[in-house]
Amino acid sequence: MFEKVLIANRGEIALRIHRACREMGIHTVAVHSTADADAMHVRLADESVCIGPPPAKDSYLNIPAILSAAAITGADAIHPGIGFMAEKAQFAEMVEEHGFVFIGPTPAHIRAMGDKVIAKKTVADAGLPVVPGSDGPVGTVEQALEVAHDIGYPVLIKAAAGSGGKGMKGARNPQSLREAFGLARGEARAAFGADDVYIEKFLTRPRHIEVQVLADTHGNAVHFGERDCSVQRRHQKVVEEAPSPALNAEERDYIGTLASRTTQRIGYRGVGTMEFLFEDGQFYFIEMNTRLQVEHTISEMITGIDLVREQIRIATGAPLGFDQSDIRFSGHSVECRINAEHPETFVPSPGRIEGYHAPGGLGVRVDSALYDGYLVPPNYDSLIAKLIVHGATRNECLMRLRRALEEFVIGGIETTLPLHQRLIQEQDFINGSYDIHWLEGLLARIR
Ligand code: MV4
Repeated sequence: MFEKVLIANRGEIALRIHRACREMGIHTVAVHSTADADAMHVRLADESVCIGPPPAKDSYLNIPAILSAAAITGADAIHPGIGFMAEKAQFAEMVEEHGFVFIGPTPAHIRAMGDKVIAKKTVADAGLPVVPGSDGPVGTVEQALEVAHDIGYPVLIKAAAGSGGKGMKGARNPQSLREAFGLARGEARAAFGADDVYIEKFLTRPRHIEVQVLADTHGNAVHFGERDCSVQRRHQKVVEEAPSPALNAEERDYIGTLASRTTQRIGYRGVGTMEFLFEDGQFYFIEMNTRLQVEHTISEMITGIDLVREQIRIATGAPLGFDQSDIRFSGHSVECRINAEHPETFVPSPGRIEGYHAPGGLGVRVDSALYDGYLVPPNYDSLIAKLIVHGATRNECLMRLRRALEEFVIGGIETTLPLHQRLIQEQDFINGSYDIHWLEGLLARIR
């Protein structure tokens, strides 16, 4: 087992990783920018190293500073957390070249899945259903028109290097495709420095359903069921739940089994997430995330398994300590992402926390690095807390969520708590009948 792990991240996820390490008897090293000198992850870690000024590019993305911190503290391994260095294949490579273990997938898998065209081909070859579209990158308008003619309109042009919807353009006829094609390439080049694009059938009312997978370095892979992440705004997830209220037992078993089998076939290692669009009873793979995700918590709640602990164990080369039949699914879990933002305008609201009270009780979990008096810096992602609840049934879970949201007090700044209180009382949410457009529709109606 590792003796010391460096956590190359900040905020609630740095704390989440610290907690797993502590319970495993592993010493932790926190790294932080000057803006985070008083952060909770720094306070709780055994050691800490300041790696630069507030801008992330000079600190949390500063590879030489992070590797130097690992060297001077004598860390065995580096956990990249979520965001920042988590899906940078080159960072993973450099970590290993410098003699540390990268707690994550191989650089080759990170690189392959980072290119959405290669990702699609890789999983399609392994047997996953993908969205109908071009077989690879599309280089000319003529080629684009031909693909669209074959699959039918509307179509979506996506950047191969893209994620989070950047560089995505829809087209509903040949004329709009001619226009959108050039725009998509230009945007892709500007955003990612690579203008490869591909084309897919545009699914109009899908749900976003993703499957949590885990594989060891001995050829074993399992899944932890699906999460429904359809409640989102501008490609930012707002509420996630597991299991999805949209799937029946057969669909659930089908997609879970398919995802873990694919994970095994591609020789994956560590935790990962296969993302699907689900429409009219059909699943379509869109992307694979080669990292821990913010919403991993709800999969933990319904299975009772600590995914960060498993991630660390697998990085030491240990085999999975259980197989699929040992993973028992129990009850229902929902996560609300609470951001330091105005609940109606979504304008960021950094500042001093004045008054903090986290909810508790059976089935309530709060993952947050907040404390009374903490100064939320303006430099980073606005996620400040995750409220995660579990109940024996979906109804119990939602009643508990409502109660916990009522108890939660975060004073001094604006937060999205009121938005959550409102949206979980919507009939469509209570019925579980929402798709990827539902929240934006609701926000437009209540404005
Ligand atoms: C799509 C789609 C409809 N059809 N692909 C958005 C971000 C990127 N990860 C994939 N995305 C989408 N791909 C096809 N063929 C709709 C979206 C999409 C979306 C997907 C998941 C969650 C929220 C979304 C919001 C808008 C669009």
